[in-house]
Amino acid sequence: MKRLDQVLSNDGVSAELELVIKDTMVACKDIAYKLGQGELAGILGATEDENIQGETQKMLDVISNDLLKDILCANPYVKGVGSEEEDYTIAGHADGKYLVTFDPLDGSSNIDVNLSVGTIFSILEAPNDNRTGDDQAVFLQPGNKQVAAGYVLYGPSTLLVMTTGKGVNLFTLDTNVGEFVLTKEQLKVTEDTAEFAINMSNQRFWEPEMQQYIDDCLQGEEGPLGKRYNMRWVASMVAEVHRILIRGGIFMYPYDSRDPTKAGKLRLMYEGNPMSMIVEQAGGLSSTGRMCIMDVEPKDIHDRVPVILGSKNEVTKVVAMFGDYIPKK
Ligand code: AFP
Repeated sequence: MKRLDQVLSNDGVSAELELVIKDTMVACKDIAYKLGQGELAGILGATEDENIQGETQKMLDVISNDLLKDILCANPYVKGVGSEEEDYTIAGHADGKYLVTFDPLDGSSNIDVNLSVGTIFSILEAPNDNRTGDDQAVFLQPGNKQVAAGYVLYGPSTLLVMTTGKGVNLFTLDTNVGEFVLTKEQLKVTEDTAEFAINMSNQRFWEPEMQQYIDDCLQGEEGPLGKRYNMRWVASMVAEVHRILIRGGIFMYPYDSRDPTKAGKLRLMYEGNPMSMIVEQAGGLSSTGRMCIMDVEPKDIHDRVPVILGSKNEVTKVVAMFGDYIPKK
């Protein structure tokens, strides 16, 4: 079986980028170990702090963030990092070639109930100028400039799903040797699906287009979509996207009016962009409803975005509700 480094070399990934990815995985393996220890390590539960998004930080959010931040900032090829858990971007090496953004522990409200969580990462090329990684402007590039994106799913087994722009591969952490080994090549999202994932409790706050689509789904065979739908909601985007990569589906966290100043709940640079790159590299589609997520120009590292992604034909049906935009593929 091929190891991660062998797959990256076969894909023609530069030695520098390979080292950035491998260091990211060193941190993720440590996170996987700590999650596995659970209560025994005394690191479950919340801190007294909130992150810049106003969310209470779990102890493991902070630990995972520090692990990733410390290892990546020490990597000579990393110019800077941006994290969902940090107010500002952090400088690495002034002449580093890459920028890494990450959500260190996505779905962390699941930790205390021992359900799946994940780490999401996105890698961009750093602009070749005098600015350093603590200048957030260097990070403000649309998702279509990503050179790599991936997630690690900490579930019954620890999985890495990633892309460097040549399709999407799935690796499983072999805990005997501490290596990610290739277990599925070239994942493909099915074009059709009858399974949707959305937090239904927000229904009354959605825009009419989204209300309409879900109403249509709920009508099943008798409705305009003509099929019976199933629903899933894990409240961990990594787990939802993984399910979609394995058996198809559509995931939505749309704009809602609970806080009209926010474009959505999910973060563009830590969740929307990397997950869109993975899903699109696997033949799926992603959209805000009105444009391709990866075409959104970020104004701030912590920008939020409405997210609709998954099986191509189903995403196309949802964006058709919004009427004024035709997806690229
Ligand atoms: P947390 O990391 O704060 O648990 O949020 C997880 C998340 O960003 C994403 O992974 C889920 O899809 C979504 O939020 C869950 O949101 P709800 O709390 O509305 O279910």
